[in-house]
Amino acid sequence: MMTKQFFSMASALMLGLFTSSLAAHSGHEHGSDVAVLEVTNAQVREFLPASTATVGYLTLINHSGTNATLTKATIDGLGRVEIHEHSHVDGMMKMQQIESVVIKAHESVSFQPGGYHLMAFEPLEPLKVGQERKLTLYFSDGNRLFTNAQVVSLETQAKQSKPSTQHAHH
Ligand SMILES: [Cu+2]
Repeated sequence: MMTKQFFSMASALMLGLFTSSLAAHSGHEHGSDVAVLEVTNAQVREFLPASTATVGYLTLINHSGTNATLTKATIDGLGRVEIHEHSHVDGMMKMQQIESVVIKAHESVSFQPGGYHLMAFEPLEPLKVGQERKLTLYFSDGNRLFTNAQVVSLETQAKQSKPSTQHAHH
């Protein structure tokens, strides 16, 4: 399990470096104006019975000195993925779709219950616990980041979440 996790992280990082290198037109020099990003702990929950949407979480780490702006996400086998955030309105927790998320230089952003999250719709086939689905993240500078998102159950997701930030959806 640890080995697999590490492999996912490593391959995601390598792909990130690879695309960055292409942007910089050099295999060995990383331009300081190109964001180098890493994605870890990507997961998407199986669809609950009669539900048309599910939720995905991940952590994005920006290793560069340049802000990065996430503008889009796709997951293989899912027709539509939106970027959402939660906000408190009149004491109520509400969520809304947003256009982008900025990952500041040398900082990380966690998509987690009660905060930023991915909402996924229109499965072409059911998500099954234990599967991996390719997650692609698109950035405003043309960079892309790939990783495998683990398909998890509600129980698994609930265990990983803090009890105070339970996330009920749709
Ligand atoms: Cu949402």
